[in-house]
Amino acid sequence: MERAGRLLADAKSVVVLTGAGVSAESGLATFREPEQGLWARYDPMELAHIDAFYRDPELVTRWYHWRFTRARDAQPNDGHRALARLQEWLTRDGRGFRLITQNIDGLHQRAGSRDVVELHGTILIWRCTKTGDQYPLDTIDFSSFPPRSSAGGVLRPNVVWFGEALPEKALEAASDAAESCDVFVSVGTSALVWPAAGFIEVARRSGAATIEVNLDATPNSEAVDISLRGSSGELLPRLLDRAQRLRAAEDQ
Ligand code: BJW
Repeated sequence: MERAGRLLADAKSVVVLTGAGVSAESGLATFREPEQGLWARYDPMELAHIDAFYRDPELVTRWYHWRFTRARDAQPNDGHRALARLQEWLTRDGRGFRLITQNIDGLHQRAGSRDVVELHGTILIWRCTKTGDQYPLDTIDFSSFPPRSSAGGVLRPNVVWFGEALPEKALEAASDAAESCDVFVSVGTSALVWPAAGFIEVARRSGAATIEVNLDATPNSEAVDISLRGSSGELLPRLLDRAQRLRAAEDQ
């Protein structure tokens, strides 16, 4: 923790990549935890595939509508809030910061994070498969599934499924940030899904120090400079606190 705090205290530009683990303490299930009730019968990884949507649009849109209600009713946790404070602190100091998330739940933004790169899209917007037009959730009639747009097309969540390309702008912003930061922090991701899993290596090869904050070991745990094992809701506020104290001591 001391070494990680020191890295953040001295960093000129920080990139944080988050995954489902950062929202776990808000009550949102990660991809590897079994879901409760009805969804215990389905594999989330199967449902998050473009082929699943074409095979059974009713099932997939029902599942994503349920995921949306879970996200809407959840609150940001201490981990989300610490990242928003980290951004505020670094940018106030004139230092660089970029938050890249694989999450679609919007909790980082609700905690106060700005300019978040949403690699896998957002569940808060759906789009028409016929016209490509985007629809905010409050304009959609979910009384039957799959929901339809005013143009009569099936609506799907504006997220990135397996087998689909990531949004070009988000991918470019994430690659640029990973290449130019001097500290890269990976939080609450199993680092199994690409291309997100590769950014930490991009940063490392570009000379950045790397930190992982995760409950369990991941394929990156051995390669990172510092691996902090534990929950992000507990570790991120401590890490920020340590970095700020070290910086304040240096400034005196
Ligand atoms: C905690 C915690 C706490 C818990 N505190 N920690 C290269 C090699 C091999 C395969 C590929 C490759 N490149 C592409 C692929 C194929 C594929 C892929 O990656 N497959 C792998 C599974 C092998 N990738 C794709 O298909 C991607 N598309 C692509 O590359 O397109 C190319 C293309 C170009 C041109 C035309 C067409 C295609 C798309 C990937 C999209 C992923 N989508 C999903 C669903 C999004 C919508 C939704 O949310 O439902 O994204 S799948 C799912 O996985 C979701 C997540 O964002 C993503 C990552 O999961 P994440 O966040 O890491 O969660 P978990 O559950 O895996 O891990 C949680 C971690 O937290 C665990 O480690 C816990 O221990 C920890 N934890 N509590 C701290 N409190």
